[in-house]
Amino acid sequence: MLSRILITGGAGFIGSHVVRLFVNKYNDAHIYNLDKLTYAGNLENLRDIENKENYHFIKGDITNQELVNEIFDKYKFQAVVHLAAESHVDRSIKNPNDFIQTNIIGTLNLLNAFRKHQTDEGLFYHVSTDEVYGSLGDTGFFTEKTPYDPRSPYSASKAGSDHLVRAYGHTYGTPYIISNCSNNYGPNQFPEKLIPLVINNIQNMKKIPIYGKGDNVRDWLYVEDHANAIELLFRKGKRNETYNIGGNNEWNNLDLVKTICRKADEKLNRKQGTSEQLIIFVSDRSGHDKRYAIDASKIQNQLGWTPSVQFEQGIEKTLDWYLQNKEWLNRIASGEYADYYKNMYKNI
Ligand code: NAD
Ligand code: TDX
Repeated sequence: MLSRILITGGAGFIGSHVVRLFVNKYNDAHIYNLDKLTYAGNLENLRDIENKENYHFIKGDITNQELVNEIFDKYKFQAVVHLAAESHVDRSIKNPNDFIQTNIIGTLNLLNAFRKHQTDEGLFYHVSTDEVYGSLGDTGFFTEKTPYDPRSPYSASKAGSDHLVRAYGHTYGTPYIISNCSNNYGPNQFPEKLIPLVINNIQNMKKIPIYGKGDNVRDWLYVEDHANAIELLFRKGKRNETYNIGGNNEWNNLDLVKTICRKADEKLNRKQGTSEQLIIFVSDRSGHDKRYAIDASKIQNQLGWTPSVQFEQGIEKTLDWYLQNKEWLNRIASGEYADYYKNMYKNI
């Protein structure tokens, strides 16, 4: 049994859901959360489990090889679930360097440290994205065999880290699993990403920026379904294989935003149409990928995983969470993020 498990990026959006699941499920294991606490990391996300005996937090930067080596030497992790990353495409367009440092060099540092103590039963689990496969036209799906074609600095950095993980598996026998997932949504997502940004702006009656015509398509998956898929693969996935994870739930951005507006008006007792009037069309994202869609039949056929939360239900839960946790949003939106936001949307 794997009893010393390192999770990186556990204070972030998806990481916090993964840490909670592992801490609650693996009572006999020690779960270590290594996080630098960048603008995107927030320990408030883990308040409910922070006092559990099997949970340990380590503040640290994965780009620091010395620190990473030190904690691996000290705790001799048998398994790593690696989520720490710079994760926002728009930020990667403005400043790619941090993405290369954290996503590529950070992953390399973890692989090097893991390799020193690795055993055949151990596991280096890399959490990755469907964006490594590039962009689809109106039809088709990404499978595990789709050739890599990353098109933003973010996706290029994630593709680079995926390649490194596979290369370590091939060259040094590092036991690994990679999963490539579609767009996540749900509680605790930083309001720079589309869905929480829309909800935040609706609450504050601020303009909702839609890039281009709003006809780009994304496949949305509720974050707890992603966390459950990761935990299942961690237990039962085949070593040195890749799995796609997706929601089978495609939306174009404009339809998605309008749906959220309608539901929010209901919940906020506003006249229908009030929130939709906040929508404005702004210049398109540079190199904006047209469509992502995932073929998740491998994980479904081999391990029986399918999303358990339907979109209708997931978006309701998400809206309710943000409406009930206004202080969480306000605290986040008043910090460093506020300045970033100002620069980002000068054209509004
Ligand atoms: P996030 O931005 O919400 O969280 C990232 C976390 O990593 C934060 O807690 C941050 O403090 C930490 N971190 C960043 N740089 C670090 C460093 N140098 N050292 C240590 N910690 C550092 O990201 P997220 O949306 O939760 O994504 C988590 C992972 O899942 C990423 O690897 C991302 O590429 C992948 N992913 C995300 C999505 C999505 O829709 N959000 C979809 C597929 C895959
Ligand atoms: O204000 C906005 N207006 C808008 O039209 C924002 C923030 C986004 N968009 C569009 C761009 C995308 O087509 O909405 C779509 C979703 O945008 P993001 O939430 O920024 O997500 P995306 O770029 O698709 O990337 C996400 O999914 C894959 C995550 O941020 C990545 O970390 C993950 O790997």
